This record gives sequence, C-alpha cells and structure tokens, in this order.
Amino acid sequence: MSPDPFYVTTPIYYVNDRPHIGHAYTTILADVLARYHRLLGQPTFFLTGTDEHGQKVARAAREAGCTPREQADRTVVRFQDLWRRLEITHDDFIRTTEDRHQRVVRACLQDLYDRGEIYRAEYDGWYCTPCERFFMEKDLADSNCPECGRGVEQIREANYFFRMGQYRDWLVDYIETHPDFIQPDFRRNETLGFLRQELNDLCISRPKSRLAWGIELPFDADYVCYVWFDALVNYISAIGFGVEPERFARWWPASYHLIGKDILTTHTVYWPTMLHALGLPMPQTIFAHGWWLLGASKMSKSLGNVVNPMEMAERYGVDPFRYFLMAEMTLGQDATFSEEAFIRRYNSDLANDLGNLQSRILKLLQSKCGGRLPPCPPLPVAGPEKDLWAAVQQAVRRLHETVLGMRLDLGLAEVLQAVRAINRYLEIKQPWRAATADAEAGEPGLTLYIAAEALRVAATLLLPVMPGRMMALRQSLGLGDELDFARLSTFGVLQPGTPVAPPAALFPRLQAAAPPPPEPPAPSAPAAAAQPLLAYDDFARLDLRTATILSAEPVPGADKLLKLQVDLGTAQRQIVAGIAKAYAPADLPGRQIVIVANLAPAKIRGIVSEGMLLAAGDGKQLCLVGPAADGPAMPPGARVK
Ligand code: ME8
Repeated sequence: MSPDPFYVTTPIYYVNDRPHIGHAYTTILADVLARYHRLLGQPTFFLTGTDEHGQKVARAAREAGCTPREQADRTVVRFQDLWRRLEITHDDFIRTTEDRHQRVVRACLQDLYDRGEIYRAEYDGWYCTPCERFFMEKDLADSNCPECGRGVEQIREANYFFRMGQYRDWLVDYIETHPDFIQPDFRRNETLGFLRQELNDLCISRPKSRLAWGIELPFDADYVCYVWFDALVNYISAIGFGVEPERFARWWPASYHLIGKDILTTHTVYWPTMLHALGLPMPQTIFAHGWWLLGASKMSKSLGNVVNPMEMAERYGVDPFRYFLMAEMTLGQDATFSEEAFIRRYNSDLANDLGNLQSRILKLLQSKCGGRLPPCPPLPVAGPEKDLWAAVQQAVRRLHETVLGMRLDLGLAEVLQAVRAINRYLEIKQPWRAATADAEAGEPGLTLYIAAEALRVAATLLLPVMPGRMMALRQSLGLGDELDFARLSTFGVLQPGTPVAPPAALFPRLQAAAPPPPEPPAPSAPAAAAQPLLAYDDFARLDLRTATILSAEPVPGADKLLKLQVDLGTAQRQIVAGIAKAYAPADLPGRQIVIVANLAPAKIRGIVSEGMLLAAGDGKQLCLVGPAADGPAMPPGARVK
C-alpha cells in the first residue's frame, strides 16, 4: 500500500509590507513538517504564497506612490528571497493575482451564484469618505466614524452575500464530531463559542466604486470579490481544483492548514462553509499557533518592534534560527522572542551539547583511530552501550510522536536529551585515556563507533529542522547524500574504515548579548490605606459574578478598548473594557473573569456596556481577575463574595 499523501499549507501573506518573524515562523514550521514527512517516504506537497488583493494592499500601494500591481511585484520578491535564504522547500508558491488562481475563484463564485448560494441584497449603512470604509449604524461612535471621528454619510448599497448562516448547525456538528479538525482543543472551543451566536451571511463583494483592486465578480462587473473569499480559495486553486481533477484528487483534502491564531475565524468558519457549499470535503486539521511576542506585546509595525528574520539568519545562521523558533515555542501557545534567549539556547543546546559532541568524537577518531571509523562491534546486550542506544531510540520514537501530535518543542528536547546521553557515555568510558596503539580495535574503538553511530541518529532526526548543518555533520561522519531515515533504528549503518573529517566548530559559541537597559521604575500604585474606607453595606450592594468570555473584538478608533460578549449563566452581556493594550482579542474567548453585574449600563464610545470587569493593575501591567486556576470549576454567574 502506498503511503498517505501529505499536503501542508501556510497562510498566504499580504504583500503590504516586508516579511517578519511571524511569517518566518509559520513557514519554517510547515517546512519542518514537509521535510519530516518526505523523509518518512510520504508523497508531500507544501504550498505557500502571497495574498495580493484588497484594501490593505491597495492602501500600501497608495502610500508608496505606486499601483497595487507594482506594490505586489516589489513585495513578493522579499518573501521569495527570504524563503530561499531560510531553506524553505515549498513545492509551489501561489500569488492570488495569477491567472490560474483568479480563474478558479471566478468559477467558484459562478457555481455558488448559479445554485443560489450567493444572492444580492441592498442594505443601509454609513460611509466615511476619508477612511473609505463602510459601517453599520451600531458601529458608529457618537454618530461619527469610529476610525477617525469625522462625519459619515448614509448610503444605500447593494452587495452580494454568501449564505453562510444556514450552515451553522452543520458546522457545529462537524466540529464536535471531528476532534482533530481544529487544533489545539482550546481553539476548537473558541470557534464553538463564536458559533453560539447567530451566524450572519458573509458579504463577499465590494463595489468597484469603493475598492477596485480585486477579482471581478463573474456575474456583475461593478463589483470585485472580498479579499478573504479570494484568498482562501488558494488552497484548492494551487492544486488544480476544477482544472486538473486527478492532481486535485491526489492532494485534497489538505493534511494541515497552519495558521496564526489571528485568522482562526476565517479558517474555521468561512472556509469550511465555503468548502461545504462547493461540495468539497474538509481539510483534516486546521492548526492555529500562538504569537511571537516581544516582551508582553505583539510585534507590530506601529509599535516598531518587528524582528527581521533575514537579519537574524545573517547574524546567527539559518539553522540556529530555525532551531530556536521550533524549540522555543510550545505549539499553540504564545512565546516571547529575545536575542538573549536566542543566545542562551544556542550556547547551551547547539554549542555546548551538540557542537562539542561532534568535535569531541571527530578529535578522538583522529587521535585514536587514524581518522577512520573503527570496526563495528556487536551492540552489547547490557551495560552503558545498551542504555545509550535505548536513549537514542527513545528520541526516535518521541520525535515521531511529537511531530504527529504537533509538539515539536518536546520532540526536539528529547533529541537533545539523547545528545547529552552520548556526552555522558563518553564521560563514563573516557576513551581519551587509552594508549593509541591498541585503540582502534579495542575498547576505545568500540566506544567511539557506538558514540558516532548514536550521533548519526541524532543528526538525522534534526535534519528537518537544521538541514544545512546536520547534512554537514553527517558528512563529517563519512555519510553520503543518501538519507537513511528508514534505518534510524538499525545499528551499524556507519561504514568501518571510512575516513572522517577533521574537527571543526559546527556551532561556535556566541558572546552573550548586552543586557537590556533597566526599565524605568513603575509609578507606584496608590497605597490601599490612603483610600477612604467603605462601609460593609456599601460593599454588599455590589453584585460580583463570575462570567465566561464568549468573544472579543477591538473597538474601531479606540486602541485601548475591547468589546466583549460574556456569558453570565442566565444571560449574555456586552462589556466594553479598557484592556486592549494587555490582551489580544483572540486570547480571550473561553476565559473566566469576574464582573460587577449590577452596574447601570453606560455608553462608551457610543457602545453600550452592561457591566464592568475586574482587572488588577500596577500602572505598568494589567491582569484580569478570575477564579483561581487550581480551584474547582466555577459555572458562569457564580457569586463572588
Ligand atoms: O492574515 N507571531 O496575512 P498576514 C506568529 N493574508 N505568527 C505571526 C505573527 C506573530 N507575531 N504575525 C504574523 C493574512 N504571523 C492573510 C492570510 S490565508 C488564506 C490569508 C503569521 O500577512 C501567522 O501565520 O497578515 C499569521 O496567521 C500570518 O502570519 C498572517 O499573515
């Protein structure tokens, strides 16, 4: 039976700006998975690309004083250059402006339109001319534009809508019966939380009078397609949907759509309903990873804290950079990037453990065995040799399990454990103490062969993450280009008598980075005793309750505010809270908080807020207050006293 095909995708990135570490992370992760599955012998297809239509790109072009097409052409090469530099082995790179993609988008639109899945409707709204944006009445801030605060004009506009709302129950059922469909689990719950509310139909058009940069609707030349509807189709257009049926059938459904948590709803609500309406099967897993943060904040151009992956690769090398990103982030969670953390991990894992091991073994092979691999001994059935081989085989098994279970960080930690076990084995055996004359055939030769063979396995396991340097390591042990992934558990692959390379530093130690300047002292919080005392009766009038956040979204034009929908057990409430600097909206659904439930409703920026949440702050940081994580589960609506 031929092995299952493996099809992995990254998001297609906007060409409004240069790539940053977040883009590099998702793409390296996809590359590691693709390389691993290829080494397993699975037919593999790895797709990445660029999202080139829509408002963001049109605006970037205007700011740069060029056409959107020029903006796309200039920016796409930055992504392509970076992928080349980072040794990304994608099988295809799709641009949404390519004809092969546009044709498929138009065919999908026409098919859905012909079958009544897309309809035209008129509705009233408010338009802000300077911002070029359309708002619903409920989104206005004191009757003005929520983005810029200027006046808005009422317009009646016709648009095209995809009947997404009708698929809500089907989608909930699909998600609940396919636990692998959205991963990690807490992201599945987030989507299910979102689907608890009514699901609206999706507006899939933009009148050309407002935005001309897009794919023209095949059934109405006055409109272009909404950028997300266009972009998501890349996952099927690149593999020949509707054009090359055999190729399409070979790869679809995708094994993994890798995405950042910022684009969960589009991938786990819009995309599945679109596919369902098109009569196509669902991808196996949509996996949302967390954010790379800088300190406590998300990287963003406006904060000026974007890490440039090209610079990191130039300064420290491609492979160490790839290794750090894969080893440091627990898949699904956020991780903090800092150059100090990079150097620490590089020096401990790569320079001290792996690099030292290689140079130690090569040096000893030179001095004790004449620069050749010694004879291959039978593997002893007991003792330190047996223990070492068992430790290395455990790494083989664990890496496999963790790649399939998307816990690559744990798998890499296991491989590094095995590397340390080889170093320990050498410490126990001390082959450097032997006299040179009888070294090769005797005990030191046996020790060095076994250590080198164990290192071969560790280096092969690390190949998908550090392809360049692990290939060099393998070559230094006399191995050719042919990869022996199928022989990871076979003892005796290294050929006795093969010359080995002279020792060279694979991972030279790095100097520690200068420590960051000390933070200015935080303004101290007002002392509790300075506050006037509260009578117990006044306190008792407060109705404090636990609540579960269902959804969170930014308040346009107010960078500190988030609009939350919370479940209070008996009711749902809307709360506007000043926590946007401390929490990203995508992190909040599912979280338990405490709210003042009997506060009179108030309008904040024109939005009704029906309560207030509790958060602790020291003037520098802010932290939501909620039931302790180690206590019993509290239902929403429990009294806090
Ligand atoms: O959203 N940490 O494109 P985009 C980790 N065109 N990953 C990050 C990150 C960070 N700080 N910042 C970005 C789009 N990413 C759409 C996608 S798909 C049909 C259309 C990564 O250029 C992460 O993978 O804004 C995120 O999902 C993606 O970049 C967003 O890239």
